[in-house]
Amino acid sequence: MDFMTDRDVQKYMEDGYVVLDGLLTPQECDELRQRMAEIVEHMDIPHHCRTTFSTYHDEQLKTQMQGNADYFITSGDKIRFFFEKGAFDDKGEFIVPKQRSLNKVGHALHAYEPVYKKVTHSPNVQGMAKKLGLVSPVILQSMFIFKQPGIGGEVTPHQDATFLYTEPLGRVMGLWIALEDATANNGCLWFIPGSHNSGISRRMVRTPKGTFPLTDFSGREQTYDDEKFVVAPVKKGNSLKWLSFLLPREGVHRSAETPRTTSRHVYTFHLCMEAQTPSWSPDNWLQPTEELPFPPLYAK
Ligand SMILES: O=C(O)CCC(=O)C(=O)O
Repeated sequence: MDFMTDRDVQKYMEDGYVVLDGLLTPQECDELRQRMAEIVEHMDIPHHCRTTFSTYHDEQLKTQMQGNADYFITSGDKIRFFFEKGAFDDKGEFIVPKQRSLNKVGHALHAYEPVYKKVTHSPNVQGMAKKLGLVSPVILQSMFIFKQPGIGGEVTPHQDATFLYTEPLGRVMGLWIALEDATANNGCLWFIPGSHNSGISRRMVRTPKGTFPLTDFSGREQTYDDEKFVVAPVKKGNSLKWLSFLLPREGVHRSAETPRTTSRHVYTFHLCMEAQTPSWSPDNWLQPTEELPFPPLYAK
Protein backbone atom coordinates (compact mmCIF):
# COMPACT_ATOMS: atom_id res chain seq x y z
CA MET A 1 0.00 0.00 0.00
CA ASP A 2 1.19 3.52 -0.77
CA PHE A 3 2.45 5.41 2.25
CA MET A 4 0.80 8.54 0.83
CA THR A 5 -2.77 7.85 -0.30
CA ASP A 6 -4.73 9.56 -3.08
CA ARG A 7 -6.67 11.36 -0.37
CA ASP A 8 -3.42 12.66 1.17
CA VAL A 9 -2.32 13.94 -2.23
CA GLN A 10 -5.62 15.71 -2.71
CA LYS A 11 -5.42 17.34 0.72
CA TYR A 12 -1.82 18.35 0.11
CA MET A 13 -2.75 19.99 -3.21
CA GLU A 14 -5.81 21.76 -1.78
CA ASP A 15 -4.48 22.91 1.58
CA GLY A 16 -0.77 23.05 0.78
CA TYR A 17 0.06 20.62 3.59
CA VAL A 18 -0.93 17.24 4.94
CA VAL A 19 -0.16 15.24 8.11
CA LEU A 20 0.96 11.70 7.28
CA ASP A 21 0.88 8.88 9.81
CA GLY A 22 3.66 6.46 10.59
CA LEU A 23 6.74 7.57 8.69
CA LEU A 24 9.09 6.41 11.45
CA THR A 25 8.72 4.02 14.35
CA PRO A 26 9.25 5.42 17.88
CA GLN A 27 12.55 3.48 17.95
CA GLU A 28 13.74 5.17 14.75
CA CYS A 29 12.83 8.55 16.24
CA ASP A 30 14.83 7.73 19.35
CA GLU A 31 17.78 6.63 17.22
CA LEU A 32 17.86 10.02 15.46
CA ARG A 33 17.59 11.86 18.77
CA GLN A 34 20.29 9.70 20.34
CA ARG A 35 22.68 10.42 17.47
CA MET A 36 21.97 14.13 17.78
CA ALA A 37 22.67 13.98 21.52
CA GLU A 38 26.09 12.49 20.68
CA ILE A 39 26.79 15.17 18.06
CA VAL A 40 25.90 17.89 20.57
CA GLU A 41 28.00 16.22 23.28
CA HIS A 42 31.05 16.46 21.02
CA MET A 43 30.43 19.85 19.43
CA ASP A 44 33.30 22.24 19.72
CA ILE A 45 32.28 25.75 18.80
CA PRO A 46 34.88 28.52 18.63
CA HIS A 47 33.65 31.69 20.30
CA HIS A 48 33.35 33.63 17.05
CA CYS A 49 30.97 30.96 15.70
CA ARG A 50 28.55 31.09 18.59
CA THR A 51 25.77 32.20 16.33
CA THR A 52 22.19 32.62 17.47
CA PHE A 53 19.31 31.86 15.13
CA SER A 54 16.31 34.11 14.78
CA THR A 55 13.57 34.61 12.21
CA TYR A 56 13.61 38.35 12.98
CA HIS A 57 15.61 40.31 10.39
CA ASP A 58 17.25 42.84 12.72
CA GLU A 59 18.41 40.02 14.99
CA GLN A 60 19.86 38.19 11.96
CA LEU A 61 21.84 41.32 11.04
CA LYS A 62 23.11 41.74 14.59
CA THR A 63 24.26 38.11 14.54
CA GLN A 64 26.17 38.63 11.29
CA MET A 65 27.91 41.66 12.76
CA GLN A 66 28.82 39.94 16.01
CA GLY A 67 29.88 36.58 14.74
CA ASN A 68 31.59 34.86 11.91
CA ALA A 69 29.63 36.58 9.15
CA ASP A 70 29.58 33.62 6.78
CA TYR A 71 28.90 30.88 9.35
CA PHE A 72 25.28 30.62 8.18
CA ILE A 73 25.70 31.23 4.46
CA THR A 74 28.40 28.56 4.11
CA SER A 75 26.56 25.95 6.17
CA GLY A 76 24.71 24.29 3.26
CA ASP A 77 27.32 21.57 2.87
CA LYS A 78 28.25 21.27 6.54
CA ILE A 79 26.89 20.32 9.91
CA ARG A 80 26.74 23.52 11.92
CA PHE A 81 25.20 24.70 15.16
CA PHE A 82 22.80 27.59 15.63
CA PHE A 83 21.97 28.68 19.14
CA GLU A 84 19.04 30.22 20.93
CA LYS A 85 19.20 33.85 21.90
CA GLY A 86 20.17 33.88 25.57
CA ALA A 87 22.42 30.81 25.34
CA PHE A 88 25.66 32.81 25.91
CA ASP A 89 26.87 35.54 28.20
CA ASP A 90 28.78 38.61 26.95
CA LYS A 91 32.00 36.59 26.79
CA GLY A 92 30.45 33.84 24.67
CA GLU A 93 30.30 31.35 27.54
CA PHE A 94 27.28 29.07 27.81
CA ILE A 95 24.81 30.24 30.43
CA VAL A 96 22.50 27.26 29.90
CA PRO A 97 23.50 23.58 29.66
CA LYS A 98 24.82 23.12 26.12
CA GLN A 99 22.19 20.41 25.46
CA ARG A 100 19.56 23.11 25.98
CA SER A 101 21.31 25.87 24.07
CA LEU A 102 20.62 24.95 20.46
CA ASN A 103 17.92 26.21 18.15
CA LYS A 104 18.94 23.95 15.27
CA VAL A 105 21.69 21.95 13.62
CA GLY A 106 21.97 22.18 9.83
CA HIS A 107 22.14 21.99 6.91
CA ALA A 108 23.69 18.77 5.59
CA LEU A 109 22.75 16.03 8.05
CA HIS A 110 21.19 14.18 5.10
CA ALA A 111 24.59 13.91 3.44
CA TYR A 112 27.01 13.23 6.27
CA GLU A 113 25.15 11.48 9.08
CA PRO A 114 24.24 7.88 8.19
CA VAL A 115 21.07 7.59 10.32
CA TYR A 116 19.72 10.85 8.89
CA LYS A 117 20.75 9.86 5.38
CA LYS A 118 18.90 6.55 5.73
CA VAL A 119 15.66 8.24 6.79
CA THR A 120 15.94 10.89 4.07
CA HIS A 121 16.28 8.24 1.34
CA SER A 122 13.91 5.73 2.94
CA PRO A 123 11.41 3.80 0.80
CA ASN A 124 8.52 5.74 2.38
CA VAL A 125 10.03 9.10 1.49
CA GLN A 126 10.95 7.98 -2.02
CA GLY A 127 7.47 6.47 -2.44
CA MET A 128 5.88 9.73 -1.37
CA ALA A 129 7.86 11.68 -3.95
CA LYS A 130 6.95 9.15 -6.65
CA LYS A 131 3.31 9.37 -5.67
CA LEU A 132 3.52 13.11 -6.29
CA GLY A 133 5.01 12.41 -9.71
CA LEU A 134 8.48 13.81 -8.99
CA VAL A 135 10.83 12.49 -11.65
CA SER A 136 14.26 13.43 -10.34
CA PRO A 137 13.98 15.31 -7.05
CA VAL A 138 17.06 16.48 -5.16
CA ILE A 139 17.65 17.16 -1.49
CA LEU A 140 18.40 20.78 -0.74
CA GLN A 141 19.01 20.95 2.99
CA SER A 142 18.20 19.28 6.28
CA MET A 143 17.86 20.45 9.86
CA PHE A 144 17.34 19.10 13.34
CA ILE A 145 15.17 21.63 15.17
CA PHE A 146 15.13 21.44 18.97
CA LYS A 147 12.52 23.84 20.36
CA GLN A 148 14.09 23.69 23.78
CA PRO A 149 12.18 23.98 27.03
CA GLY A 150 12.59 27.29 28.84
CA ILE A 151 14.53 29.18 26.16
CA GLY A 152 14.06 30.48 22.65
CA GLY A 153 11.78 32.59 20.54
CA GLU A 154 8.94 31.61 18.28
CA VAL A 155 9.09 31.01 14.55
CA THR A 156 7.39 33.97 12.92
CA PRO A 157 5.02 33.36 10.00
CA HIS A 158 7.09 32.83 6.90
CA GLN A 159 7.11 30.97 3.61
CA ASP A 160 9.99 28.64 2.82
CA ALA A 161 10.08 30.08 -0.70
CA THR A 162 11.26 33.35 0.83
CA PHE A 163 14.53 31.51 1.56
CA LEU A 164 14.46 28.72 -1.07
CA TYR A 165 13.22 30.48 -4.18
CA THR A 166 12.54 28.90 -7.56
CA GLU A 167 11.08 30.10 -10.80
CA PRO A 168 8.41 29.10 -11.30
CA LEU A 169 7.40 29.00 -7.65
CA GLY A 170 6.27 25.76 -6.09
CA ARG A 171 9.18 23.49 -6.97
CA VAL A 172 10.27 23.12 -3.31
CA MET A 173 8.58 21.06 -0.63
CA GLY A 174 9.35 20.42 3.02
CA LEU A 175 9.07 17.18 4.95
CA TRP A 176 8.99 17.67 8.71
CA ILE A 177 9.19 14.62 10.94
CA ALA A 178 8.16 14.82 14.60
CA LEU A 179 10.68 12.96 16.76
CA GLU A 180 8.56 13.76 19.82
CA ASP A 181 4.84 14.55 19.96
CA ALA A 182 4.40 18.09 18.62
CA THR A 183 1.42 19.68 20.33
CA ALA A 184 -0.09 23.14 20.69
CA ASN A 185 1.73 23.36 24.05
CA ASN A 186 5.27 22.64 22.91
CA GLY A 187 5.19 24.55 19.63
CA CYS A 188 3.68 22.51 16.82
CA LEU A 189 3.14 24.40 13.59
CA TRP A 190 0.02 26.18 12.44
CA PHE A 191 -0.91 26.86 8.84
CA ILE A 192 -3.38 28.87 6.82
CA PRO A 193 -4.84 26.19 4.52
CA GLY A 194 -4.68 27.31 0.91
CA SER A 195 -2.17 30.10 1.62
CA HIS A 196 0.11 28.49 -0.96
CA ASN A 197 -2.14 30.00 -3.63
CA SER A 198 -1.22 33.59 -2.93
CA GLY A 199 2.46 33.62 -3.99
CA ILE A 200 5.22 35.26 -1.94
CA SER A 201 5.98 38.88 -1.19
CA ARG A 202 9.41 38.68 0.43
CA ARG A 203 12.73 37.11 -0.54
CA MET A 204 16.01 36.62 1.26
CA VAL A 205 18.78 37.17 -1.28
CA ARG A 206 22.56 37.06 -1.34
CA THR A 207 24.01 40.53 -1.60
CA PRO A 208 26.72 41.26 -4.23
CA LYS A 209 30.11 39.67 -3.45
CA GLY A 210 32.27 41.76 -1.16
CA THR A 211 29.36 43.60 0.46
CA PHE A 212 27.94 43.36 3.95
CA PRO A 213 25.58 42.03 5.22
CA LEU A 214 25.88 38.85 3.17
CA THR A 215 22.12 38.48 2.80
CA ASP A 216 19.28 40.91 2.71
CA PHE A 217 15.54 40.90 2.19
CA SER A 218 13.59 42.29 -0.70
CA GLY A 219 9.87 42.97 -0.32
CA ARG A 220 8.07 42.54 2.95
CA GLU A 221 6.12 39.82 4.71
CA GLN A 222 2.39 39.99 4.16
CA THR A 223 0.22 40.53 7.20
CA TYR A 224 -1.97 37.63 8.11
CA ASP A 225 -5.19 37.16 9.95
CA ASP A 226 -4.28 35.21 13.10
CA GLU A 227 -7.77 33.70 13.17
CA LYS A 228 -7.13 31.83 9.94
CA PHE A 229 -4.27 29.69 11.25
CA VAL A 230 -5.19 26.05 11.85
CA VAL A 231 -3.23 23.99 14.35
CA ALA A 232 -1.33 20.95 13.02
CA PRO A 233 -0.36 18.65 15.91
CA VAL A 234 1.83 15.74 14.85
CA LYS A 235 2.49 12.55 16.82
CA LYS A 236 6.00 11.17 17.28
CA GLY A 237 7.06 9.36 14.09
CA ASN A 238 4.42 11.05 11.94
CA SER A 239 5.25 13.78 9.49
CA LEU A 240 4.03 16.92 7.86
CA LYS A 241 4.54 17.64 4.22
CA TRP A 242 4.11 21.14 2.88
CA LEU A 243 4.65 23.30 -0.16
CA SER A 244 7.30 25.97 -0.05
CA PHE A 245 4.95 28.88 -0.35
CA LEU A 246 2.64 27.77 2.39
CA LEU A 247 2.81 29.70 5.59
CA PRO A 248 3.89 27.96 8.78
CA ARG A 249 4.16 29.63 12.12
CA GLU A 250 4.60 28.41 15.63
CA GLY A 251 1.37 28.70 17.56
CA VAL A 252 2.31 29.86 20.99
CA HIS A 253 3.85 33.27 21.47
CA ARG A 254 6.78 32.57 23.76
CA SER A 255 8.02 35.01 26.34
CA ALA A 256 9.72 34.91 29.70
CA GLU A 257 6.27 34.49 31.24
CA THR A 258 5.26 31.57 29.04
CA PRO A 259 8.34 29.38 28.62
CA ARG A 260 7.99 26.07 26.80
CA THR A 261 8.12 23.27 29.35
CA THR A 262 8.97 20.34 27.06
CA SER A 263 11.16 20.08 23.98
CA ARG A 264 9.81 19.48 20.48
CA HIS A 265 12.48 17.75 18.43
CA VAL A 266 12.01 17.42 14.68
CA TYR A 267 14.07 16.34 11.70
CA THR A 268 13.14 18.26 8.57
CA PHE A 269 14.43 18.49 5.03
CA HIS A 270 13.52 20.20 1.79
CA LEU A 271 13.34 18.78 -1.70
CA CYS A 272 13.44 20.49 -5.04
CA MET A 273 11.46 18.76 -7.77
CA GLU A 274 14.20 18.51 -10.36
CA ALA A 275 17.83 17.53 -10.46
CA GLN A 276 18.60 20.02 -13.19
CA THR A 277 18.18 23.30 -11.44
CA PRO A 278 17.54 26.01 -13.99
CA SER A 279 14.75 27.09 -11.67
CA TRP A 280 17.02 27.31 -8.61
CA SER A 281 17.78 30.96 -7.94
CA PRO A 282 21.48 31.91 -7.83
CA ASP A 283 20.43 34.57 -5.32
CA ASN A 284 19.33 32.00 -2.74
CA TRP A 285 21.59 31.81 0.33
CA LEU A 286 21.82 28.03 -0.20
CA GLN A 287 23.79 26.90 -3.24
CA PRO A 288 25.04 23.48 -4.35
CA THR A 289 28.81 23.24 -3.92
CA GLU A 290 31.58 21.16 -5.46
CA GLU A 291 31.81 19.35 -2.14
CA LEU A 292 28.08 18.69 -2.01
CA PRO A 293 25.98 19.04 -5.16
CA PHE A 294 22.29 18.63 -4.27
CA PRO A 295 22.01 14.81 -3.92
CA PRO A 296 19.29 12.93 -5.83
CA LEU A 297 16.51 11.58 -3.60
CA TYR A 298 16.21 8.35 -5.57
CA ALA A 299 19.52 6.98 -4.41
CA LYS A 300 20.57 5.15 -1.27
O1 LIG B 1 9.91 23.53 13.14
C1 LIG B 1 9.84 24.73 13.18
O2 LIG B 1 9.68 25.33 14.23
C2 LIG B 1 9.94 25.57 11.94
C3 LIG B 1 10.02 24.76 10.73
C4 LIG B 1 10.05 25.58 9.50
O3 LIG B 1 9.47 26.63 9.42
C5 LIG B 1 10.78 25.09 8.34
O4 LIG B 1 11.38 24.00 8.41
O5 LIG B 1 10.76 25.78 7.32
